[in-house]
Amino acid sequence: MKIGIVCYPTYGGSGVVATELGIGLADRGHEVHFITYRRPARLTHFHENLFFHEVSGEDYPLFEYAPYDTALASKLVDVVKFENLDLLHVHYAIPHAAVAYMAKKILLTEGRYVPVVTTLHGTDITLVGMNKAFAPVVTFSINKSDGVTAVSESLRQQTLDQFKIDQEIKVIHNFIDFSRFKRINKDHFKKAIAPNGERILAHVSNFRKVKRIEDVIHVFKHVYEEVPSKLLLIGDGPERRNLEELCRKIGLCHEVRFLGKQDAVEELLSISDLFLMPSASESFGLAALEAMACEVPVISSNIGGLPEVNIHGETGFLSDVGDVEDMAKNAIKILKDPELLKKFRKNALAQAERFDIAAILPQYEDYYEQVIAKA
Ligand code: GMT
Repeated sequence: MKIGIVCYPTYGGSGVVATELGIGLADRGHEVHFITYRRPARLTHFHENLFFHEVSGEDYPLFEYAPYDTALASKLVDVVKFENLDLLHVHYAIPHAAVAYMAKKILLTEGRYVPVVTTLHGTDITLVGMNKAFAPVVTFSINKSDGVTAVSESLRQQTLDQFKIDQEIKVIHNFIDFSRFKRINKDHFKKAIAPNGERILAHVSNFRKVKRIEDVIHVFKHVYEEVPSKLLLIGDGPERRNLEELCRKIGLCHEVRFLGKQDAVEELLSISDLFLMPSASESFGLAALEAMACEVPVISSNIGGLPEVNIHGETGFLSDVGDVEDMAKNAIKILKDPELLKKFRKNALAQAERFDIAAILPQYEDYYEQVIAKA
């Protein structure tokens, strides 16, 4: 198939899933065209089946905000026509689903039909999408998509509960590429970070409020008081400054390392003993799955799609959002008991294997074929 993928090209989860999916499809012989404003962060190598079309709008003094949607729609029309695409797959509903609908309508005026699959990722429904500023367009463009997928059962249900949807939504879970995400020996990193054999706790995110990273720091404080340990904070975003201040205030600066955005996250996960994800909202929790693939148990909140990924008492523990005491108690329990840690590590890997890209990718291929056949 010839597939156009539209996504945010950043380190955000939806962009990562879209890029890994595109690379996986290209490996299986499909021709994949990424259409976005910058090369996706994880699109780092040449591949004979992968193409990138940069969307660049014209700036003009009248525009306070350059009209990206219009530039993207025009680019989609151009790429669908000239690359002869079979399907557009847009990741994150806002604004991609609405823009794809507009491109589809423009192409129809020339007698060309291109089916559109929209994948809902999370905040496009749970936070941003529900906002009155976007909700009518989100509802309309989901209903006008030829196919709709959600990355967890919880997100599917939330979408149906909160929007008036007359479409079927298929759940296709996020996935993991084990050729990259596996535990590797990085003992020299471990020695540098935890020279006295301290336990290493890790958190990876885009440092937004919804991730509740202050809870990560408070949980770590409790753990540190009982178990010699270090905390790795990987990623960057608007909350970083507040978090640095919090570390200073509670005197933990020497035990917490802010590592910023990292490309080789798997190397850092490989030296970690526990992953923390106390989010206020999480449709799936791809970062937790990546940790589990590297044999790291997870302490998380029990919100959204997290219970579909992290199994309570097996691969880690789940607590109510904000229940720092419970999260800390569970973290200490795992970290103090080497046998339990070993068991949880093994379970985490086994659970991650259920989300192997080799099993999930064919679900997208089948779905594309159904959507194309229906169009
Ligand atoms: O987590 C974020 O804020 C980024 C966001 C995105 O769309 O880029 O992530 C969402 O999509 C990921 C991939 O499907 C999911 O693993 C995340 O759980 C989801 N984030 C939220 O629901 C907050």
